[in-house]
Amino acid sequence: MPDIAAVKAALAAQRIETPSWGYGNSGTRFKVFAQPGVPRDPYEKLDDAAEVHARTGVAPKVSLHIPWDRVDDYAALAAHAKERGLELGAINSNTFQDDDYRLGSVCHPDPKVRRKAVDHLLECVDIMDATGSTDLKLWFADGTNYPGQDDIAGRQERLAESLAEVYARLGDDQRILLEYKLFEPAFYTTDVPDWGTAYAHCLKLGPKAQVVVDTGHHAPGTNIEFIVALLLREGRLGGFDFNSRFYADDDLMAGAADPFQLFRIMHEVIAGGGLDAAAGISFMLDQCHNVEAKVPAVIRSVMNVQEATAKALLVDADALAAARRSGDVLAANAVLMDAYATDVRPLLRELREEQGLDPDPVAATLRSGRLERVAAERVGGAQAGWGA
Ligand code: LRH
Ligand code: MN
Ligand code: MN
Repeated sequence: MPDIAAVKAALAAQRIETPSWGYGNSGTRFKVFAQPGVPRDPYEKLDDAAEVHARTGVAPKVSLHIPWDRVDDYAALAAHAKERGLELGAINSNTFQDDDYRLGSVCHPDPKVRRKAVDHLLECVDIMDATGSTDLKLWFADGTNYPGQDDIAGRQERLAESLAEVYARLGDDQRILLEYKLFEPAFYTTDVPDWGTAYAHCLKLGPKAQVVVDTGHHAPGTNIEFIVALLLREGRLGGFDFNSRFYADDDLMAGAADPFQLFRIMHEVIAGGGLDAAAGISFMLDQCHNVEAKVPAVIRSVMNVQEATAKALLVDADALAAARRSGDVLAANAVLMDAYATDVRPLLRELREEQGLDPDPVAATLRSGRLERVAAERVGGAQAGWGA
């Protein structure tokens, strides 16, 4: 049986990175429902992230999205983060909101548009230099809507050239995390639609390029834990954008739609040694909270990842190996299901108490009156990003 002290130590050491855009106003293309007290600038987004970290103890990193989080002085932003016990995490590029990108960015047929897109990616590396961030997270909205619209292989060539230029600019301890997404906004071809395409580009680029798995970016029924196991084995799993989806890219709270899937993913991560800090896997959230209160929702999401991780850590690896060796399919499955069926909330409450935290982080932030206080202080919140 797993040693509970070791399970707790692993849970205390896990780091979950939260996205700056999860703290701001967001919505669908139909409506953005503004909430009182949302951050007015990247500094205030960090203040909200600090509350999440203070309540959970495991969320000290914050991903930025450029230009949504553009500031004059990134070193000052990093210093603000540090003062609040945080550090700046992945820098996410954005080559999907300019009119110039109607037909794509790094895959665009016009070299002038590709130049602009690559320059933006290079600017993101400059920002990483200033913030101390090690991860450049690239997601491209590039693709086509109609058969014949553009040359599929030609677009791959343009993508490879653009990526190579950015890769060459990386510092020794910096890396590219290449994200894939099945569809949307393009509806016929997407230039990086799946892990295989991302993996092929990463292989060509070199060891500082890894794949990021956004859980919301797959076709329904895709076995995501298989992808995770394979990438991890190949040393090309850079991290996760955790969120939940019911239909397409819904960006709901991690663990809300399918906690069993999150458990299965974390089981493969742990089995492959991916929870050790040395593996360098980033456990990031990529979510928007359109109708629910944002800081409590981010806290809940962090807790959901912790619960899935705790259950995966409770898998009796010896019993599982023995059942597998003897070909006992039912027993092997039972080992996994026993761990999944365990209520880990008491364990996590105990761990938080040992760390001097409130055992119920959501209740604690609600009780603290912080939501009301910032609502009074902050008038005129910024849009999280979609359009900002
Ligand atoms: C694209 C995506 C990507 C973006 C983020 C805002 O759907 O998952 O990670 O940077 O959403
Ligand atoms: Mn994502
Ligand atoms: Mn997404």
